[in-house]
Amino acid sequence: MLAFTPRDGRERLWLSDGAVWDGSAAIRGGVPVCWPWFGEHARGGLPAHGYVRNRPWQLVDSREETGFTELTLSPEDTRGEGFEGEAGLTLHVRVGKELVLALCTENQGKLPFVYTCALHTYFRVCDIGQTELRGLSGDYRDKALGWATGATPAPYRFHGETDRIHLEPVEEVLIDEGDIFTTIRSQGHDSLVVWNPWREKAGALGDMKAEDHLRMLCVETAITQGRSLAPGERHVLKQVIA
Ligand code: TA6
Repeated sequence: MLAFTPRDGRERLWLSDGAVWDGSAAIRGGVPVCWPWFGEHARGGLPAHGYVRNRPWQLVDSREETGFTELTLSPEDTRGEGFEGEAGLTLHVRVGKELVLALCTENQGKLPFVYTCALHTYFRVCDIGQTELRGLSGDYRDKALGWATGATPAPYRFHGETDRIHLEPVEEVLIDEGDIFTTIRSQGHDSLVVWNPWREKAGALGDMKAEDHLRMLCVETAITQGRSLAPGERHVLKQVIA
């Protein structure tokens, strides 16, 4: 998913002008799907955020209803180095007044498996310096500070690199830009991840310019603590953007 502009004409998602389109890297922006692991793999030497965000996805089904269109997509293959499970993976995308993303993982094998994942959404903001995040609470683990634990700030504003896993899985978060609000509702998650690389790290990324940090904010609906699925069991991770 690369863009979502509902009837009010305001694009909700951020997409980098420097995004790489040849499949050699994940597209920088939109909603990358991190699966079957979030972040670094414990083993090392494997791609960050899993492998399905770099793979082609096929359209499995589509339907038009009054008020929305729904697409069902699946990656060509869910198997890969670093994950032993036999899994089915589908992304249901409902585009209407809201954007509904539902990532469904199903254990199609005979053994249980554990996975982590995220809908790594890049939201477009007018000015990160004038942006406030509302609705988060509890503690977070700070990747930028060696995974130190911190308490969710209030007000939640942005003054530098922010790379946090919030462990309180609240259902609704609001990006408040003063006169513009974006609502993010989540289900099936154990964490919400908040990321802005800030100027220096954005400039070093290659597919992002330094000043791009002013216009984006990732708020990710995620399973970071590991979820076990028994044979035949399925789990849905959902993010609704309005
Ligand atoms: O979700 C936050 C994060 O894991 C950050 O630590 C940062 O590295 C970001 O995702 C982007 O990762 P990427 O692999 O797309 O460069």
